[in-house]
Amino acid sequence: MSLEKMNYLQLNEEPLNTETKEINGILMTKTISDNWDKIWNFQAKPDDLLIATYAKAGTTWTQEIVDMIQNEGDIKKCQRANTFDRHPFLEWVLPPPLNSGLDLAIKMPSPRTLKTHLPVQMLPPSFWEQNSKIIYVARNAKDSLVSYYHFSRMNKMLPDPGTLEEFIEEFMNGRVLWGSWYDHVKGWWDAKEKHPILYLFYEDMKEDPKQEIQKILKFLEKDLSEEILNKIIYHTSFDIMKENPMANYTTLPSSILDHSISPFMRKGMPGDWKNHFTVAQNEKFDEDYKKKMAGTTLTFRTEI
Ligand code: PPS
Repeated sequence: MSLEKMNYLQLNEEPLNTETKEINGILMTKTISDNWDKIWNFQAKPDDLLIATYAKAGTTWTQEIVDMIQNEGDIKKCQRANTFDRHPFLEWVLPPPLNSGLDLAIKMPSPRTLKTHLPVQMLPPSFWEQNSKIIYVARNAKDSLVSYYHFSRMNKMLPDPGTLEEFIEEFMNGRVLWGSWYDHVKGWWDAKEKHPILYLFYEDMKEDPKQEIQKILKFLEKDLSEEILNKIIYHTSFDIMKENPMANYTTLPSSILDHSISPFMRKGMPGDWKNHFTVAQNEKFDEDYKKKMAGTTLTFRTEI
């Protein structure tokens, strides 16, 4: 997609469709629901790599790390296209003339790296059948929520989040796109017992990027020099990615993503929820959290 073509979208200021429609009890955009048969029947391949996350968990960051690994630290190669064109977002449908993730994925030569936010039970079965590798990244609930709230304000394809108070309620009840955060992180956590899934945490990546990138290298059976590894750490840091137009989503027209409301690369910090939650909201959230996360071995850090 050329930038000229994208600008056409900017001129076309009709409001985008933000209708939602459930699939199997999970809230999705209407366009995803309408395309569901095709998405469900997507044919994965054994050499596909899937980056799976709940929304706002650090997907784009992980995509950039993976791309830099696959291109052995060659920055120019990693700037060949926007994140969403390098790694098709499987279930996402963009307004024409932009490509839908599914169409891009089908056209893309192997080996492909793909992105999804689907909960584990909704992943197209071919990924399990083909034993494709999956990297899952999880981020603590409160920072995910705050990031999701600001993203919903600036992304004109998502439903209006209302006030933060209202969004906290919707998030706790799983009444947000891609469903319950709690079920998502737990479902993928359990799936790693039966499938090649590298389960990473945003907070660990922030605290010790070298260690987490090394885990990805091992999982992908790659070996890179110390020099390239350091280059990857630098070029995938928040400050550098924020300035990288191929990774910061600024090439999309403001009629889709309005960075003047809230930038895509917003804060990139564990613990930012503390600047948003009131004491009362926090207490209520924690109480509910304990119930929803009872019985799992999965734990999160809400600050580092
Ligand atoms: S999406 O739209 O669901 O794919 O969003 P996703 O990429 O998963 O998450 C966006 C949040 O990740 C932050 N981010 C980063 N944090 C640290 N380091 C790097 N390099 C980085 N890149 C992206 C981004 O700022 C969003 O988080 P918030 O808290 O809103 O800043």
